[in-house]
Amino acid sequence: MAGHTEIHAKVSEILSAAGFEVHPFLIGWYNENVQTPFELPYDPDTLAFIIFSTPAMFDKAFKPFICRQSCDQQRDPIDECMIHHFNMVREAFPSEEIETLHDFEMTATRRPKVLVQTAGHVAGAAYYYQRKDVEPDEWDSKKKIYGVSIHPKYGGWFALRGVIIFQKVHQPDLPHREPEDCVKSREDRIKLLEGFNYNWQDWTYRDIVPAQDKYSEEQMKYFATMPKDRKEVVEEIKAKHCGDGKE
Ligand code: B12
Repeated sequence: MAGHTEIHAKVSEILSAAGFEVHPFLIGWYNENVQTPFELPYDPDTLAFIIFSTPAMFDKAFKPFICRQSCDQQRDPIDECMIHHFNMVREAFPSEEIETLHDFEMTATRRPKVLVQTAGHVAGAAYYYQRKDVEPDEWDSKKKIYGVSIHPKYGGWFALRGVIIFQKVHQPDLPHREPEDCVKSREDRIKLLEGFNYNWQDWTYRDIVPAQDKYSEEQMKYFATMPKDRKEVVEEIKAKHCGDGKE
């Protein structure tokens, strides 16, 4: 059976050309952090990957994807596009048992199947800043403050799309690295968490660290549009980018 480096290389080869980043982790690292209802039912040394979309995903994966799709899709086109790319990985490993869990997948009791921010943190890929990272605590104890992950290269200009689990691949020797703590001061952490919780629509929390690449105007327009109204934006993008329909 292939080792983690071969598997990692192959998954990266498939996804990085489409504007994704791929980071390996072990299920045990994830399960050690989350509460029991969120644990994933695999051995601690099971190999998994967290998948991030970078700003380039929109041009490299999403536009080509919608150009190939008819417009009568039920799901959000971004979700469809993610399912398509995760399936490409699945198809590249016909003899492996693979489970894919997307960020938007919920259990029957409406609990997220995977907490992608925790996965990104334990993979050493993007620090997950939570209320408990601000000491002493800043907010009223009754207030709910949601946490946010920050990527060392893209700041908040990325998304955590899901995990791919190689159910039968055990990799106890996978090197464990810590995520880069790029928002070090208490003051900046407060600014980040308040931006994410109270002013996320103005995008500014994403700039808490300088970003190498950000979303284009077009990508921002797409994500700022309510999912129910995105059809129109998709049609605009298609008219502009899809050529004469021969694709
Ligand atoms: C439900 C949800 C929401 C809900 C509730 C938010 C919440 N965090 O609970 C609502 C609708 C409010 C929401 C809003 C937004 N969301 Co939202 N949301 C989610 C979703 C689907 C699940 C989050 C969830 O329910 N978590 C459950 C709670 C219990 O988890 P938790 O607080 O992390 O607790 C765990 C950790 O603390 C862990 N833990 C404990 N100790 C330790 C220690 C360490 C070191 C670690 C690592 C972990 C750890 O254990 C706990 C569980 O037992 C995630 C995607 C996903 N599947 O993860 C996106 C997600 C969090 N949302 C995201 C975004 C961007 C947004 C919005 C900006 C809207 C948007 N553009 O999509 C807003 C911003 C928030 C706001 N101001 O409203 C992004 C965040 C990206 C990032 N950089 O972090 C995510 C990751 C989606 C994505 N695809 O990237 N969201």
